[in-house]
Amino acid sequence: MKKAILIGMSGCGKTTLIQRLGNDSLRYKKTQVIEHYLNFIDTPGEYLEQRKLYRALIVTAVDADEIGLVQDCVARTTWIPPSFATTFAKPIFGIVTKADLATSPAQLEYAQSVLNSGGAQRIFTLSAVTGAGIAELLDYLEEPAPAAPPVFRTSPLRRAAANPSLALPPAASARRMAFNSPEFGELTPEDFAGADQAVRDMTLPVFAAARAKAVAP
Ligand SMILES: Nc1nc2c(ncn2[C@@H]2O[C@H](COP(=O)(O)OP(=O)(O)OP(=O)(O)O)[C@@H](O)[C@H]2O)c(=O)[nH]1
Ligand SMILES: [Mg+2]
Repeated sequence: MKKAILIGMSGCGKTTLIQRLGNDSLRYKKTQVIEHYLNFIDTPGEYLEQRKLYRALIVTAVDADEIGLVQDCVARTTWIPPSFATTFAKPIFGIVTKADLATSPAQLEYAQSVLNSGGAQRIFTLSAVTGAGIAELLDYLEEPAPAAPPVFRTSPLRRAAANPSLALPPAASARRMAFNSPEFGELTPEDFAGADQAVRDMTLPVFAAARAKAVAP
């Protein structure tokens, strides 16, 4: 099952939804801090409402497979800015809550449009109180987690970190430490014997630039 972090304004129904999805009894509990559950991360609405707290959402979202943006269909406003999804390097889905309270289709449409403009790729409309729409969201969450975006899969630094044999070989590391000493010569391909080609391609220009700066009059 995917792990989702739920983000939405205060009172939009994040905690109640987590209780419903976990077959827990529904009881009001103001979320005061970021709370971790097995398959969910619950966040206080204030973290969306105060931009200076975005950074906490960004850091915490690293632990989730997907971001769930939540909008209450009876709220007359939103705190979800257009293109909010671009803040996160993760897939984003949307949830319209409190469908049982909607008195006109326009309320549901407004909430859906807010989530669309925020960048949600799929939108679920549901009620945690009646249970309507919950099964569809559960089916979606039970699909396997998507692979990391290509930028993370292919990054040489990421591969080097995951595999010590791809790290810089000792010869290159030692030379790097001494790059601003008079004995330092250019790094040569031999320094990288055994290193991953991508690590070499990335490292050589960086060292060359650092050396040029270090030896500049
Ligand atoms: N009728 C109805 N009420 C709901 C629904 N979901 C949540 N509520 C009510 O909305 C109120 C706020 O719900 P919460 O789940 O605490 O909202 P939250 O998003 O966790 O809010 P914060 O913790 O402040 O960020 C509670 O009184 C819930 O009972 C729903 O689907 N239908
Ligand atoms: Mg809450």
